[in-house]
Amino acid sequence: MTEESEIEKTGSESAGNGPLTQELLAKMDAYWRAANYLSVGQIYLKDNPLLERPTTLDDVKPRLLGHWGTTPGLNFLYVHWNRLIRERDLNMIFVIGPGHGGPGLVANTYLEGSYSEIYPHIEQNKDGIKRLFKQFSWPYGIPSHVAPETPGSIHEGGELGYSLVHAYGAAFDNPDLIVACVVGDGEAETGPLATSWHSNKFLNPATDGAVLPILHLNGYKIANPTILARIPHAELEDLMRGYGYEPFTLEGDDPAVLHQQAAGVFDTMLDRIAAIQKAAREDGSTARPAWPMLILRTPKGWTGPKFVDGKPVENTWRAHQVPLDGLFQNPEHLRQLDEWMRSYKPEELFNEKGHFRADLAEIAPKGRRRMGMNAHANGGLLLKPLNVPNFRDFAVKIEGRGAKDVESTRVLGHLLHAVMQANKDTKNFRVFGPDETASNRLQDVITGTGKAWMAETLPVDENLSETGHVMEVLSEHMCQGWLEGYLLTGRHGFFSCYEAFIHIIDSMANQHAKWLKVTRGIPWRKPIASLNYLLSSLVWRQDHNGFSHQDPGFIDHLLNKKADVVRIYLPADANTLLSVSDHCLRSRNYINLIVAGKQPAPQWLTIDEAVAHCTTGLGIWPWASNDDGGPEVVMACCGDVPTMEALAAVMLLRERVPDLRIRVVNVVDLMTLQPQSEHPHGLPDEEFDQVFPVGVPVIFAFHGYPWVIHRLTYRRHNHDNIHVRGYKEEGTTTTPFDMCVLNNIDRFQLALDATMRVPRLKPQADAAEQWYSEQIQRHRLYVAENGDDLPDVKNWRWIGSPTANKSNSQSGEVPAGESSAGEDVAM
Ligand SMILES: Cc1ncc(C[n+]2csc(CCOP(=O)(O)OP(=O)(O)O)c2C)c(N)n1
Ligand SMILES: [Mg+2]
Repeated sequence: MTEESEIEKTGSESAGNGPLTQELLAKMDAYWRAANYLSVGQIYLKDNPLLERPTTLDDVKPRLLGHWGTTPGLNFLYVHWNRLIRERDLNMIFVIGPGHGGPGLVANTYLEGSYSEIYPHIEQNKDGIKRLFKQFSWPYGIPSHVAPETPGSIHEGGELGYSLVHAYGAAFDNPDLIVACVVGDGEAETGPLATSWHSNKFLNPATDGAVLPILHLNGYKIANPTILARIPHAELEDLMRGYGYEPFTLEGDDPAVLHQQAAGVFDTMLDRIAAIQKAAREDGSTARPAWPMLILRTPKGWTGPKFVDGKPVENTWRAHQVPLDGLFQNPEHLRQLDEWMRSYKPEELFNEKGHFRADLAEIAPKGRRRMGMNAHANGGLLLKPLNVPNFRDFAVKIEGRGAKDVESTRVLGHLLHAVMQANKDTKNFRVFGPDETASNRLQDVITGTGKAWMAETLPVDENLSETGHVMEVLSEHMCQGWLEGYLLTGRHGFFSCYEAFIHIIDSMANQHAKWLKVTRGIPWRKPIASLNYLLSSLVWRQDHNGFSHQDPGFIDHLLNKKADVVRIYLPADANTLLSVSDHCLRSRNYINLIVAGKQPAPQWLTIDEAVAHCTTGLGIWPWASNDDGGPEVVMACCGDVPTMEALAAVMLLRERVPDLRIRVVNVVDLMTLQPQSEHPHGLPDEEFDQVFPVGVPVIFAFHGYPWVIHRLTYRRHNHDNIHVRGYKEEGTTTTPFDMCVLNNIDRFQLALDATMRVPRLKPQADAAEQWYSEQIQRHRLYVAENGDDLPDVKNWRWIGSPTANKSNSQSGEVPAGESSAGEDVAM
């Protein structure tokens, strides 16, 4: 149990070796006891909040849920941050890796007053404390973690590993901010956390804020010791030095000693930070600094029960969750709980009305300086709209449908470059990528800003810059985590990644989606900018890499998320990509997924058509259709390569069955396929039925796994007639068209599918199958012999049909590829 009463007795004279007077030390310790008391109370009690009577089973929650072990350490840090904020007028937020210590953060934000201001029913009195206790891990109450509901948090900490990378993301472009970040020693074993230490090679002391990492070495995880606690201390310090930090250490379990030591160490660390920033900001130093970090060795479950049932608990893994359980079966545990809670001397901390002692409350910071009220932890409050130049200025000129090939993502790179330049002064836009920004053909964005880099540079390097706003590191985890931290503190960003490897951050995307979902129900959390993904280097065009790089499943992954959080776009060409990207960059509180190829590919829509098409999300392409309102087959497509194959299939069908009435439908916003009841973008059934008339077969060429389309459309009236071709895990390093053939999404297959599905063409079935076999045979022989696609495939161009629909005014404007030379219809 604690030594705090000893501290209180020793009066107000100076407390020897350290910055704290005895009076302040005593107050800080009492404050810490109050936070610990409120933390234990939240885990255990639903009544008797001030322990006015002996604790009985009636006071205890029926289900004891929460985590004690990490909490006293977090509370210790919080009270010390409070002193530093006050004395140095710091702008500080606290990122908690072991977010399972939620009770500690709730307790501290309550003690500083933030909690009651945000949640007025949790008053600063006995009733308020009772409600504070009861709501914790209670049905319809608050979660046990440092969740979105917790004031001052940008990080749940539920899934371990991301605290440090979030902290750095928050610090970028926030020169006045200090982000204290506690990393659990178990959390430190995760891959993302292990690599996050390297973020210091990207943090510019002149233009960014500071991160103050605390490695919380309480020795244990849930059931095991931690690696870093069981290697020699010198080795651990060397590890931190190797990561480029200046390690400090604090160790002990005697609060009287440790408070004083901690204050001294923290003063030194903050002096170091101030000196580093001064050197960079005033003295022009460009050296990469060794930022201070702390190794904090305190017992897990510090101040809790030392032994339970004869077994050690404090300073062991047994303290992780609820040190005393089975209270209803075990009166001794109930007695121990009562003793434990009284050890904090609540009667000295709260008066009989439940008001926190005024002289203790006053040592907390005031107003927005309180960590529970810091606007950076509610980034929407600080969000300035992104300045997005007119995307039409970057439009591709359509000189005939499909007439020329363009790298769509390169066009997007022009827009992103303009966005970067337009927001240069506000410094609130960064582009993130795992070493692939140029590979994904977005390299234009780098011009004029450069790639952030604080490590050594060599003459051979290009575009590395201490102030660069393009973030490249070969860690999808770091890209994602930095971006999340950046967005959560009220800025904007864009993440481009190879399609197959975005799966590395599946789990982080889950957590961000959950955060967004919950914040939508919390009025005081203001909307933040959306998390925008561009997936390029797509499954269909892995010419260099093959099977390992072929996986379009991130679409499936995001589809599982709450409909009001996720948007998925598959623009078929550069102009639709521009329109979609403009929309995504301006949006709020979404996860936007854009899937677009980087290889030269035909361009279909003028910019006006693209805007109109993206606005509805899916639509008939009249210039490619000849159904005049009554299709016999719908050729649907979603994604750039499938769109090209579908159009090529249309041309084959025109040759083989000239009178077949074909409708071409392109889908750019995948969510339009879902019923409106499932997703806000879902097309109403009547409109869907107009596009996909009941009874008419639909041959659907889809970029990703085919069942995605079935999953989205299974409630649609025409679902039985929707036949989907997509990626089915067939792949290797082969020609682009052979990839399509291997997965049966090629033009020959799609044309065959159409023939086989239209009832009146039944008599042609045998001949069609024969024709299909011949084409595939021809293809296989050619690619095997020549290592390249058939000339008629490779050089294929769209040729407009004289019988194309005339019903849509746009349809006649743009000539087909072959007859279009020189014509320019773009804006
Ligand atoms: C990625 C991930 N894996 C596993 C868990 C389950 N888990 C919750 S707490 C915990 C132990 C954490 O230990 P540590 O980081 O040392 O925190 P502390 O000791 O401060 O509680 C584990 C494994 C998790 N939350 N996240
Ligand atoms: Mg631990």
